[in-house]
Amino acid sequence: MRTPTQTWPDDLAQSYRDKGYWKDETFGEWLERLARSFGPRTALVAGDTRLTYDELLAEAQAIAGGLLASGLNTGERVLVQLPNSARFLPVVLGVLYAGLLPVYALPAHREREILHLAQGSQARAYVVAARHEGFDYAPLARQALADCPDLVTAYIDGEAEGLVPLSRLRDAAPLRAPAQVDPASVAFLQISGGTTGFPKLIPRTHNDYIYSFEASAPICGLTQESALLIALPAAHNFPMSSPGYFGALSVGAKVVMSLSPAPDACFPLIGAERITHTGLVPPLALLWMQAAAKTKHDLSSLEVLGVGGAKFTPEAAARVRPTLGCKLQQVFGMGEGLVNYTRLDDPEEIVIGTQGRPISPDDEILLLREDGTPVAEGEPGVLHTRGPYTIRAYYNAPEANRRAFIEGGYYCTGDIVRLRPGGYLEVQGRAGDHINRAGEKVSAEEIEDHLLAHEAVFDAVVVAVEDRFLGERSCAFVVLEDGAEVKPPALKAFIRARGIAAFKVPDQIVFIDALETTAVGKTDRRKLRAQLKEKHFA
Ligand code: J2J
Repeated sequence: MRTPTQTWPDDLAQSYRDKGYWKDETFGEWLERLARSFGPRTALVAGDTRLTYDELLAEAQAIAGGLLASGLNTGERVLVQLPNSARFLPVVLGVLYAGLLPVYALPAHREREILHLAQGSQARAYVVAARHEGFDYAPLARQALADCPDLVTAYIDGEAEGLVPLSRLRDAAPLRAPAQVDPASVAFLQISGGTTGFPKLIPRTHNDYIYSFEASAPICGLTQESALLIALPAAHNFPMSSPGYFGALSVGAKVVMSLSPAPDACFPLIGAERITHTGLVPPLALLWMQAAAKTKHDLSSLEVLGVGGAKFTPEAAARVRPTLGCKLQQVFGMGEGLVNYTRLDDPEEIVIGTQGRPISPDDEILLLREDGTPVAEGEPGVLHTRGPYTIRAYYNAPEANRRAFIEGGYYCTGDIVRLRPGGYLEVQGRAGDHINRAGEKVSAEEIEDHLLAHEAVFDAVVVAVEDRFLGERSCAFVVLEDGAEVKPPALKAFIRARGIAAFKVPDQIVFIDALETTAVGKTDRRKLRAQLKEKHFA
Protein backbone atom coordinates (compact mmCIF):
# COMPACT_ATOMS: atom_id res chain seq x y z
CA MET A 1 0.00 0.00 0.00
CA ARG A 2 1.28 3.43 -0.97
CA THR A 3 2.25 5.72 1.89
CA PRO A 4 0.76 9.18 1.43
CA THR A 5 3.10 12.15 1.55
CA GLN A 6 3.12 13.41 5.12
CA THR A 7 3.80 17.02 4.26
CA TRP A 8 3.89 19.27 1.23
CA PRO A 9 6.47 18.32 -1.42
CA ASP A 10 9.44 20.71 -1.57
CA ASP A 11 8.57 22.21 -4.95
CA LEU A 12 5.02 23.07 -3.87
CA ALA A 13 6.22 24.43 -0.54
CA GLN A 14 8.66 26.64 -2.44
CA SER A 15 5.92 27.90 -4.75
CA TYR A 16 3.67 28.73 -1.74
CA ARG A 17 6.56 30.79 -0.36
CA ASP A 18 7.28 32.43 -3.71
CA LYS A 19 3.65 33.45 -4.00
CA GLY A 20 3.74 34.99 -0.55
CA TYR A 21 1.26 32.57 1.04
CA TRP A 22 3.77 31.17 3.49
CA LYS A 23 5.65 33.90 5.24
CA ASP A 24 7.85 31.80 7.52
CA GLU A 25 6.52 33.56 10.57
CA THR A 26 5.58 31.70 13.75
CA PHE A 27 2.48 32.41 15.84
CA GLY A 28 4.73 33.98 18.48
CA GLU A 29 6.29 36.34 15.95
CA TRP A 30 2.86 37.06 14.52
CA LEU A 31 1.57 38.09 17.96
CA GLU A 32 4.55 40.39 18.48
CA ARG A 33 3.93 41.99 15.10
CA LEU A 34 0.29 42.61 16.05
CA ALA A 35 1.31 44.32 19.28
CA ARG A 36 3.78 46.50 17.37
CA SER A 37 1.14 47.44 14.78
CA PHE A 38 -1.95 47.82 16.94
CA GLY A 39 -0.58 48.10 20.51
CA PRO A 40 -3.11 50.37 22.27
CA ARG A 41 -6.17 49.26 20.30
CA THR A 42 -8.72 46.93 21.90
CA ALA A 43 -7.99 43.32 20.99
CA LEU A 44 -10.27 41.33 23.28
CA VAL A 45 -13.52 41.85 25.16
CA ALA A 46 -14.82 38.98 27.29
CA GLY A 47 -17.13 39.56 30.24
CA ASP A 48 -15.61 42.38 32.27
CA THR A 49 -12.18 41.92 30.71
CA ARG A 50 -10.92 44.32 28.06
CA LEU A 51 -7.40 43.85 26.73
CA THR A 52 -5.42 45.92 24.25
CA TYR A 53 -3.06 44.24 21.80
CA ASP A 54 -0.16 45.17 24.10
CA GLU A 55 -1.94 43.65 27.08
CA LEU A 56 -2.85 40.51 25.16
CA LEU A 57 0.81 40.03 24.28
CA ALA A 58 1.80 40.60 27.92
CA GLU A 59 -0.78 38.03 29.08
CA ALA A 60 0.50 35.50 26.57
CA GLN A 61 4.10 36.17 27.65
CA ALA A 62 3.19 35.65 31.31
CA ILE A 63 1.46 32.35 30.59
CA ALA A 64 4.27 31.22 28.27
CA GLY A 65 6.85 31.98 30.98
CA GLY A 66 4.90 30.01 33.56
CA LEU A 67 4.45 27.00 31.30
CA LEU A 68 8.13 26.80 30.40
CA ALA A 69 9.17 27.31 34.04
CA SER A 70 6.99 24.32 34.97
CA GLY A 71 9.29 22.12 32.92
CA LEU A 72 7.50 21.88 29.59
CA ASN A 73 9.73 21.70 26.53
CA THR A 74 9.29 23.20 23.08
CA GLY A 75 7.06 21.07 20.88
CA GLU A 76 5.17 19.41 23.74
CA ARG A 77 1.37 19.40 23.73
CA VAL A 78 -1.03 21.23 26.02
CA LEU A 79 -4.65 20.15 26.03
CA VAL A 80 -6.89 23.22 26.26
CA GLN A 81 -10.55 22.88 27.25
CA LEU A 82 -11.95 26.33 27.86
CA PRO A 83 -15.23 28.01 27.02
CA ASN A 84 -15.38 31.44 25.34
CA SER A 85 -14.09 33.13 28.47
CA ALA A 86 -11.53 35.88 28.98
CA ARG A 87 -8.94 33.13 29.46
CA PHE A 88 -9.26 31.37 26.14
CA LEU A 89 -7.17 33.65 23.94
CA PRO A 90 -4.43 34.50 26.48
CA VAL A 91 -3.95 30.78 27.22
CA VAL A 92 -3.90 29.66 23.60
CA LEU A 93 -1.60 32.51 22.58
CA GLY A 94 0.63 31.84 25.61
CA VAL A 95 0.95 28.17 24.68
CA LEU A 96 1.80 29.13 21.09
CA TYR A 97 4.24 31.85 22.18
CA ALA A 98 6.08 29.26 24.29
CA GLY A 99 6.48 27.02 21.23
CA LEU A 100 4.10 24.46 22.75
CA LEU A 101 1.22 22.95 20.80
CA PRO A 102 -2.35 23.58 21.90
CA VAL A 103 -4.67 20.61 21.43
CA TYR A 104 -8.21 21.95 21.26
CA ALA A 105 -10.97 20.16 23.17
CA LEU A 106 -14.57 21.36 23.20
CA PRO A 107 -16.18 22.33 26.51
CA ALA A 108 -18.77 19.63 25.74
CA HIS A 109 -16.16 16.87 25.75
CA ARG A 110 -16.17 14.43 28.65
CA GLU A 111 -13.80 11.78 29.95
CA ARG A 112 -13.79 9.52 26.88
CA GLU A 113 -12.92 12.30 24.47
CA ILE A 114 -10.52 13.97 26.89
CA LEU A 115 -8.59 10.75 27.60
CA HIS A 116 -8.48 10.02 23.88
CA LEU A 117 -7.19 13.49 23.04
CA ALA A 118 -4.70 13.58 25.91
CA GLN A 119 -3.34 10.13 25.14
CA GLY A 120 -3.39 10.58 21.37
CA SER A 121 -1.40 13.79 21.61
CA GLN A 122 0.68 12.69 24.62
CA ALA A 123 -0.28 15.97 26.23
CA ARG A 124 1.93 17.07 29.15
CA ALA A 125 -0.42 19.72 30.52
CA TYR A 126 -4.18 20.28 30.52
CA VAL A 127 -5.97 23.60 31.03
CA VAL A 128 -9.62 23.56 32.11
CA ALA A 129 -12.31 25.94 33.25
CA ALA A 130 -13.66 25.49 36.78
CA ARG A 131 -17.28 25.34 35.65
CA HIS A 132 -19.21 25.92 32.46
CA GLU A 133 -22.89 25.30 31.80
CA GLY A 134 -23.28 23.62 35.15
CA PHE A 135 -20.42 21.18 34.66
CA ASP A 136 -17.59 20.91 37.17
CA TYR A 137 -14.34 20.23 35.29
CA ALA A 138 -12.15 19.49 38.32
CA PRO A 139 -13.01 15.75 38.64
CA LEU A 140 -12.50 15.36 34.88
CA ALA A 141 -9.06 16.95 35.15
CA ARG A 142 -8.12 14.79 38.15
CA GLN A 143 -9.17 11.69 36.27
CA ALA A 144 -7.11 12.70 33.24
CA LEU A 145 -4.08 13.17 35.51
CA ALA A 146 -4.61 9.72 37.00
CA ASP A 147 -5.16 7.95 33.68
CA CYS A 148 -2.67 9.64 31.36
CA PRO A 149 0.95 8.92 32.30
CA ASP A 150 2.32 11.71 30.09
CA LEU A 151 0.11 14.32 31.69
CA VAL A 152 1.99 15.98 34.54
CA THR A 153 -0.03 19.11 35.36
CA ALA A 154 -3.62 20.24 35.09
CA TYR A 155 -4.32 23.95 35.39
CA ILE A 156 -7.74 25.17 36.41
CA ASP A 157 -9.25 28.60 35.87
CA GLY A 158 -10.12 28.80 39.57
CA GLU A 159 -9.11 26.58 42.46
CA ALA A 160 -9.55 22.87 43.11
CA GLU A 161 -7.72 20.15 44.97
CA GLY A 162 -4.97 18.44 43.02
CA LEU A 163 -5.02 21.05 40.27
CA VAL A 164 -2.86 24.13 39.80
CA PRO A 165 -4.64 27.49 39.64
CA LEU A 166 -4.03 29.08 36.24
CA SER A 167 -3.06 32.29 38.05
CA ARG A 168 0.04 30.54 39.43
CA LEU A 169 1.62 30.63 35.98
CA ARG A 170 2.23 34.30 36.72
CA ASP A 171 4.66 33.43 39.52
CA ALA A 172 7.41 32.82 36.98
CA ALA A 173 9.08 35.49 34.88
CA PRO A 174 7.27 36.24 31.62
CA LEU A 175 8.84 34.98 28.43
CA ARG A 176 10.12 38.07 26.65
CA ALA A 177 10.72 36.63 23.18
CA PRO A 178 8.77 33.99 21.30
CA ALA A 179 10.20 30.48 21.27
CA GLN A 180 12.32 29.76 18.23
CA VAL A 181 10.45 27.13 16.30
CA ASP A 182 10.30 26.24 12.63
CA PRO A 183 7.38 28.08 10.96
CA ALA A 184 6.91 25.02 8.76
CA SER A 185 6.41 22.85 11.83
CA VAL A 186 3.09 21.94 13.46
CA ALA A 187 1.71 24.82 15.55
CA PHE A 188 -1.30 23.05 17.08
CA LEU A 189 -3.57 20.04 16.82
CA GLN A 190 -7.16 20.63 15.82
CA ILE A 191 -9.74 17.87 16.17
CA SER A 192 -11.48 16.39 13.15
CA GLY A 193 -15.20 16.06 12.73
CA GLY A 194 -14.51 12.33 12.61
CA THR A 195 -16.39 9.85 10.46
CA THR A 196 -14.91 6.75 12.03
CA GLY A 197 -14.67 6.18 15.74
CA PHE A 198 -12.92 8.86 17.75
CA PRO A 199 -11.89 12.24 16.39
CA LYS A 200 -8.56 12.33 14.62
CA LEU A 201 -5.93 14.99 15.30
CA ILE A 202 -5.27 17.53 12.59
CA PRO A 203 -1.74 18.95 12.55
CA ARG A 204 -1.75 22.56 11.30
CA THR A 205 1.51 24.40 10.72
CA HIS A 206 2.29 28.05 11.50
CA ASN A 207 2.76 28.78 7.81
CA ASP A 208 -0.38 27.16 6.50
CA TYR A 209 -2.75 28.36 9.21
CA ILE A 210 -1.59 31.96 9.36
CA TYR A 211 -2.04 32.11 5.60
CA SER A 212 -5.58 30.71 5.81
CA PHE A 213 -6.90 33.30 8.25
CA GLU A 214 -4.89 36.25 6.95
CA ALA A 215 -6.26 35.56 3.48
CA SER A 216 -9.76 35.16 4.95
CA ALA A 217 -9.87 38.56 6.65
CA PRO A 218 -10.22 40.70 3.48
CA ILE A 219 -12.59 38.17 1.88
CA CYS A 220 -14.85 38.66 4.91
CA GLY A 221 -14.48 42.44 4.82
CA LEU A 222 -12.62 42.73 8.13
CA THR A 223 -10.72 45.94 8.81
CA GLN A 224 -9.22 47.64 11.82
CA GLU A 225 -12.66 49.14 12.50
CA SER A 226 -14.43 45.78 12.62
CA ALA A 227 -15.72 44.01 15.72
CA LEU A 228 -16.09 40.22 15.51
CA LEU A 229 -18.38 38.38 17.90
CA ILE A 230 -17.34 34.81 18.75
CA ALA A 231 -20.59 33.01 19.49
CA LEU A 232 -19.61 29.44 18.50
CA PRO A 233 -17.29 27.44 20.78
CA ALA A 234 -13.86 29.02 20.28
CA ALA A 235 -12.13 25.64 19.90
CA HIS A 236 -13.91 25.07 16.59
CA ASN A 237 -11.99 25.80 13.43
CA PHE A 238 -14.74 28.04 12.04
CA PRO A 239 -14.69 30.73 14.79
CA MET A 240 -10.91 30.32 15.02
CA SER A 241 -10.00 31.01 11.43
CA SER A 242 -12.90 31.61 9.05
CA PRO A 243 -12.16 34.49 9.46
CA GLY A 244 -12.28 33.86 13.20
CA TYR A 245 -10.59 35.62 16.07
CA PHE A 246 -7.22 35.01 14.47
CA GLY A 247 -8.35 36.65 11.23
CA ALA A 248 -9.82 39.59 13.15
CA LEU A 249 -6.69 40.08 15.25
CA SER A 250 -4.53 39.94 12.13
CA VAL A 251 -6.08 43.22 10.90
CA GLY A 252 -6.28 44.96 14.28
CA ALA A 253 -10.01 44.45 14.79
CA LYS A 254 -11.77 43.87 18.12
CA VAL A 255 -12.74 40.34 19.20
CA VAL A 256 -15.72 39.95 21.53
CA MET A 257 -16.34 36.58 23.20
CA SER A 258 -19.77 35.35 24.20
CA LEU A 259 -20.07 32.42 26.61
CA SER A 260 -23.29 31.41 24.89
CA PRO A 261 -24.44 31.62 21.26
CA ALA A 262 -28.07 32.30 22.28
CA PRO A 263 -29.67 35.55 21.11
CA ASP A 264 -30.27 36.70 24.68
CA ALA A 265 -26.52 36.56 25.34
CA CYS A 266 -25.35 37.81 21.95
CA PHE A 267 -27.84 40.54 21.02
CA PRO A 268 -26.93 42.83 23.96
CA LEU A 269 -23.25 42.40 23.03
CA ILE A 270 -23.94 43.31 19.42
CA GLY A 271 -25.58 46.53 20.57
CA ALA A 272 -23.04 47.43 23.23
CA GLU A 273 -19.88 46.57 21.28
CA ARG A 274 -21.15 47.62 17.84
CA ILE A 275 -20.45 44.17 16.42
CA THR A 276 -19.92 44.16 12.65
CA HIS A 277 -19.19 40.46 11.98
CA THR A 278 -20.09 37.09 13.41
CA GLY A 279 -20.31 33.46 12.37
CA LEU A 280 -23.02 30.90 13.10
CA VAL A 281 -24.07 27.37 12.22
CA PRO A 282 -27.40 27.16 10.37
CA PRO A 283 -29.62 26.19 13.35
CA LEU A 284 -28.35 29.19 15.30
CA ALA A 285 -28.83 31.46 12.31
CA LEU A 286 -32.48 30.31 12.22
CA LEU A 287 -32.84 31.02 15.92
CA TRP A 288 -31.27 34.47 15.58
CA MET A 289 -33.54 35.37 12.66
CA GLN A 290 -36.57 34.39 14.70
CA ALA A 291 -35.41 36.34 17.76
CA ALA A 292 -34.42 39.43 15.74
CA ALA A 293 -38.04 40.10 14.89
CA LYS A 294 -38.89 40.67 18.55
CA THR A 295 -35.69 42.08 19.98
CA LYS A 296 -35.31 45.47 21.59
CA HIS A 297 -31.54 45.39 21.08
CA ASP A 298 -29.85 47.41 18.38
CA LEU A 299 -28.45 45.06 15.74
CA SER A 300 -27.87 47.78 13.16
CA SER A 301 -24.06 47.57 13.39
CA LEU A 302 -24.05 44.03 11.94
CA GLU A 303 -22.53 44.01 8.46
CA VAL A 304 -21.74 40.37 7.72
CA LEU A 305 -23.12 37.11 9.05
CA GLY A 306 -21.03 34.08 8.10
CA VAL A 307 -22.98 30.83 8.08
CA GLY A 308 -21.32 27.44 7.77
CA GLY A 309 -20.58 24.10 9.34
CA ALA A 310 -23.62 22.51 7.70
CA LYS A 311 -25.78 23.21 4.68
CA PHE A 312 -27.78 26.42 4.90
CA THR A 313 -30.91 26.01 2.81
CA PRO A 314 -31.56 28.64 0.11
CA GLU A 315 -34.91 29.48 1.79
CA ALA A 316 -33.24 30.30 5.09
CA ALA A 317 -30.34 32.04 3.34
CA ALA A 318 -32.73 34.39 1.58
CA ARG A 319 -34.13 35.54 4.94
CA VAL A 320 -30.87 36.77 6.44
CA ARG A 321 -30.87 40.27 5.03
CA PRO A 322 -34.59 40.99 5.61
CA THR A 323 -34.47 39.79 9.23
CA LEU A 324 -30.99 40.70 10.46
CA GLY A 325 -30.30 43.59 8.11
CA CYS A 326 -26.82 42.37 7.15
CA LYS A 327 -25.07 40.54 4.34
CA LEU A 328 -24.89 36.78 4.34
CA GLN A 329 -21.61 35.04 3.63
CA GLN A 330 -21.78 31.28 3.23
CA VAL A 331 -18.75 29.45 4.59
CA PHE A 332 -17.94 25.87 3.68
CA GLY A 333 -14.82 24.80 5.48
CA MET A 334 -13.14 22.01 7.39
CA GLY A 335 -10.59 21.63 10.13
CA GLU A 336 -8.37 19.76 7.66
CA GLY A 337 -7.95 22.90 5.56
CA LEU A 338 -9.96 24.03 2.54
CA VAL A 339 -12.33 26.92 3.24
CA ASN A 340 -14.77 28.39 0.71
CA TYR A 341 -16.61 31.68 0.99
CA THR A 342 -19.21 33.41 -1.07
CA ARG A 343 -17.76 36.86 -1.75
CA LEU A 344 -19.37 39.98 -0.34
CA ASP A 345 -19.97 41.41 -3.82
CA ASP A 346 -21.32 38.18 -5.33
CA PRO A 347 -24.77 38.29 -6.91
CA GLU A 348 -27.64 37.31 -4.60
CA GLU A 349 -28.20 34.05 -6.46
CA ILE A 350 -24.62 32.88 -5.75
CA VAL A 351 -24.76 33.93 -2.09
CA ILE A 352 -28.02 32.11 -1.52
CA GLY A 353 -27.48 29.10 -3.73
CA THR A 354 -23.83 28.13 -3.28
CA GLN A 355 -21.34 27.46 -0.49
CA GLY A 356 -18.74 29.74 -2.02
CA ARG A 357 -15.38 29.27 -3.67
CA PRO A 358 -11.93 28.55 -2.21
CA ILE A 359 -9.78 31.13 -0.44
CA SER A 360 -6.73 30.51 -2.58
CA PRO A 361 -6.09 30.39 -6.33
CA ASP A 362 -3.87 27.45 -5.41
CA ASP A 363 -6.58 25.42 -3.71
CA GLU A 364 -6.98 22.49 -6.06
CA ILE A 365 -10.38 20.85 -6.38
CA LEU A 366 -10.96 17.35 -7.72
CA LEU A 367 -14.46 15.86 -7.98
CA LEU A 368 -14.42 12.09 -8.26
CA ARG A 369 -17.01 9.40 -8.85
CA GLU A 370 -17.15 6.46 -6.47
CA ASP A 371 -14.86 4.49 -8.81
CA GLY A 372 -12.23 7.23 -8.52
CA THR A 373 -12.68 8.70 -12.00
CA PRO A 374 -13.27 12.43 -12.44
CA VAL A 375 -16.86 13.55 -13.00
CA ALA A 376 -18.00 15.34 -16.14
CA GLU A 377 -18.32 19.12 -15.95
CA GLY A 378 -21.19 20.21 -13.72
CA GLU A 379 -21.81 16.70 -12.35
CA PRO A 380 -21.69 16.05 -8.61
CA GLY A 381 -18.76 14.11 -7.18
CA VAL A 382 -16.84 13.50 -3.99
CA LEU A 383 -14.72 16.53 -3.19
CA HIS A 384 -10.96 15.98 -2.96
CA THR A 385 -8.64 18.86 -2.38
CA ARG A 386 -5.05 19.92 -1.80
CA GLY A 387 -3.45 23.32 -1.44
CA PRO A 388 -1.39 25.70 0.66
CA TYR A 389 -3.34 25.13 3.89
CA THR A 390 -4.86 21.65 3.54
CA ILE A 391 -3.14 18.92 5.52
CA ARG A 392 -1.39 16.01 3.84
CA ALA A 393 -1.91 13.59 6.75
CA TYR A 394 -3.53 13.27 10.15
CA TYR A 395 -1.34 13.16 13.23
CA ASN A 396 -0.11 9.65 14.05
CA ALA A 397 -2.90 7.90 12.17
CA PRO A 398 -1.47 5.73 9.36
CA GLU A 399 -4.68 3.72 9.04
CA ALA A 400 -6.93 6.79 8.73
CA ASN A 401 -4.42 8.40 6.39
CA ARG A 402 -4.66 5.52 3.94
CA ARG A 403 -8.39 6.12 3.71
CA ALA A 404 -8.46 9.91 3.77
CA PHE A 405 -5.67 10.79 1.31
CA ILE A 406 -5.21 9.71 -2.27
CA GLU A 407 -2.47 9.78 -4.87
CA GLY A 408 -1.04 13.26 -5.23
CA GLY A 409 -1.77 14.11 -1.60
CA TYR A 410 -5.40 15.10 -2.09
CA TYR A 411 -7.59 15.01 1.02
CA CYS A 412 -10.90 13.20 0.55
CA THR A 413 -13.46 15.44 2.25
CA GLY A 414 -16.33 12.95 1.87
CA ASP A 415 -18.59 15.79 0.75
CA ILE A 416 -20.55 15.42 -2.45
CA VAL A 417 -20.43 18.71 -4.30
CA ARG A 418 -21.17 20.17 -7.69
CA LEU A 419 -18.91 22.72 -9.30
CA ARG A 420 -20.57 25.78 -10.76
CA PRO A 421 -19.08 28.18 -13.30
CA GLY A 422 -16.64 30.53 -11.59
CA GLY A 423 -15.45 27.77 -9.28
CA TYR A 424 -18.36 27.96 -6.83
CA LEU A 425 -19.21 24.82 -4.90
CA GLU A 426 -22.66 23.59 -4.14
CA VAL A 427 -22.73 21.01 -1.35
CA GLN A 428 -25.21 18.29 -2.20
CA GLY A 429 -24.62 15.64 0.40
CA ARG A 430 -21.98 13.48 1.85
CA ALA A 431 -20.41 10.09 1.24
CA GLY A 432 -19.23 9.47 4.79
CA ASP A 433 -21.27 8.06 7.65
CA HIS A 434 -21.56 10.77 10.21
CA ILE A 435 -24.33 12.94 11.52
CA ASN A 436 -23.90 16.68 11.06
CA ARG A 437 -25.89 17.72 14.10
CA ALA A 438 -26.14 21.49 14.08
CA GLY A 439 -22.58 21.67 12.80
CA GLU A 440 -21.18 19.16 15.33
CA LYS A 441 -20.02 16.06 13.48
CA VAL A 442 -20.94 12.80 15.21
CA SER A 443 -19.49 9.50 14.04
CA ALA A 444 -22.19 6.83 13.56
CA GLU A 445 -19.64 4.13 14.32
CA GLU A 446 -18.62 5.68 17.62
CA ILE A 447 -22.20 5.81 18.86
CA GLU A 448 -22.92 2.29 17.64
CA ASP A 449 -19.99 1.09 19.75
CA HIS A 450 -21.42 2.80 22.82
CA LEU A 451 -24.83 1.24 22.24
CA LEU A 452 -23.28 -2.20 21.84
CA ALA A 453 -21.70 -1.83 25.26
CA HIS A 454 -25.15 -2.12 26.85
CA GLU A 455 -25.95 -5.66 27.95
CA ALA A 456 -29.47 -5.55 26.48
CA VAL A 457 -28.29 -4.47 23.03
CA PHE A 458 -27.64 -7.15 20.43
CA ASP A 459 -26.91 -4.82 17.53
CA ALA A 460 -27.31 -1.17 16.64
CA VAL A 461 -27.10 1.11 13.63
CA VAL A 462 -27.00 4.89 13.86
CA VAL A 463 -28.17 7.07 10.98
CA ALA A 464 -28.57 10.77 10.20
CA VAL A 465 -32.16 11.90 9.80
CA GLU A 466 -33.19 15.22 8.36
CA ASP A 467 -34.33 17.56 11.09
CA ARG A 468 -36.08 20.86 10.58
CA PHE A 469 -34.17 22.57 13.34
CA LEU A 470 -30.86 20.73 13.77
CA GLY A 471 -30.35 20.10 10.07
CA GLU A 472 -29.73 16.48 10.99
CA ARG A 473 -30.46 14.50 14.11
CA SER A 474 -29.19 11.07 15.08
CA CYS A 475 -31.45 8.05 15.12
CA ALA A 476 -30.30 4.72 16.55
CA PHE A 477 -31.94 1.52 15.32
CA VAL A 478 -31.49 -1.02 18.07
CA VAL A 479 -32.01 -4.79 18.11
CA LEU A 480 -32.33 -6.08 21.67
CA GLU A 481 -31.00 -9.39 22.96
CA ASP A 482 -33.70 -12.09 23.20
CA GLY A 483 -35.98 -11.35 26.12
CA ALA A 484 -34.06 -8.23 27.11
CA GLU A 485 -35.82 -4.98 27.81
CA VAL A 486 -34.66 -1.40 28.09
CA LYS A 487 -36.48 1.88 27.52
CA PRO A 488 -35.02 4.63 25.30
CA PRO A 489 -34.46 7.10 28.18
CA ALA A 490 -32.50 4.47 30.11
CA LEU A 491 -30.42 3.67 27.04
CA LYS A 492 -29.71 7.36 26.47
CA ALA A 493 -28.73 7.76 30.12
CA PHE A 494 -26.42 4.75 29.81
CA ILE A 495 -24.65 6.28 26.82
CA ARG A 496 -24.36 9.63 28.50
CA ALA A 497 -22.86 7.98 31.55
CA ARG A 498 -20.12 6.47 29.41
CA GLY A 499 -18.55 9.91 29.47
CA ILE A 500 -19.11 11.43 26.05
CA ALA A 501 -20.23 14.84 24.83
CA ALA A 502 -23.99 15.29 25.20
CA PHE A 503 -24.43 16.12 21.50
CA LYS A 504 -23.43 12.53 20.67
CA VAL A 505 -26.27 10.87 22.60
CA PRO A 506 -28.81 9.61 19.99
CA ASP A 507 -31.72 12.01 19.59
CA GLN A 508 -34.04 9.16 18.75
CA ILE A 509 -34.03 5.42 19.43
CA VAL A 510 -36.11 3.00 17.37
CA PHE A 511 -36.29 -0.67 18.36
CA ILE A 512 -36.43 -3.13 15.47
CA ASP A 513 -36.57 -6.93 15.32
CA ALA A 514 -33.56 -7.63 13.17
CA LEU A 515 -30.98 -6.04 10.90
CA GLU A 516 -30.54 -7.18 7.33
CA THR A 517 -27.21 -8.76 6.55
CA THR A 518 -25.40 -9.12 3.26
CA ALA A 519 -25.02 -12.46 1.46
CA VAL A 520 -21.85 -13.40 3.31
CA GLY A 521 -23.63 -12.87 6.60
CA LYS A 522 -21.49 -9.85 7.36
CA THR A 523 -23.27 -6.64 8.17
CA ASP A 524 -22.56 -3.97 5.58
CA ARG A 525 -23.15 -1.05 7.89
CA ARG A 526 -23.16 1.65 5.25
CA LYS A 527 -25.75 -0.19 3.20
CA LEU A 528 -27.75 -0.92 6.32
CA ARG A 529 -27.81 2.70 7.36
CA ALA A 530 -29.10 3.65 3.92
CA GLN A 531 -31.77 0.89 3.96
CA LEU A 532 -33.02 1.74 7.43
CA LYS A 533 -33.23 5.40 6.61
CA GLU A 534 -35.13 4.66 3.43
CA LYS A 535 -37.57 2.35 5.22
CA HIS A 536 -38.33 4.53 8.23
CA PHE A 537 -37.85 8.08 7.04
CA ALA A 538 -38.48 8.14 3.29
C1 J2J B 1 -22.46 22.09 4.04
N1 J2J B 1 -21.60 21.36 4.78
C2 J2J B 1 -20.64 22.01 5.45
C3 J2J B 1 -21.46 24.15 4.60
C4 J2J B 1 -18.95 22.64 6.67
C5 J2J B 1 -15.46 27.05 8.38
C6 J2J B 1 -16.75 26.58 8.32
C7 J2J B 1 -17.05 25.29 8.74
C8 J2J B 1 -16.07 24.46 9.26
C9 J2J B 1 -16.44 23.09 9.70
C10 J2J B 1 -14.76 24.94 9.33
C11 J2J B 1 -20.52 23.43 5.39
N2 J2J B 1 -22.41 23.44 3.95
N3 J2J B 1 -21.43 25.48 4.49
O1 J2J B 1 -13.75 24.19 9.80
O2 J2J B 1 -13.16 26.67 8.96
C12 J2J B 1 -19.43 20.17 6.61
C13 J2J B 1 -18.73 19.39 5.49
C14 J2J B 1 -17.27 19.47 5.88
C15 J2J B 1 -17.37 19.37 7.39
C16 J2J B 1 -16.17 19.93 8.13
C17 J2J B 1 -14.45 26.24 8.89
N4 J2J B 1 -19.46 23.77 6.15
N5 J2J B 1 -19.66 21.58 6.25
O3 J2J B 1 -17.61 22.75 9.79
O4 J2J B 1 -14.13 20.21 10.41
O5 J2J B 1 -19.20 18.07 5.56
O6 J2J B 1 -15.40 22.25 9.94
O7 J2J B 1 -16.48 18.47 5.32
O8 J2J B 1 -16.19 20.76 11.81
O9 J2J B 1 -18.55 20.12 7.72
O10 J2J B 1 -16.45 19.98 9.51
P1 J2J B 1 -15.50 20.76 10.50
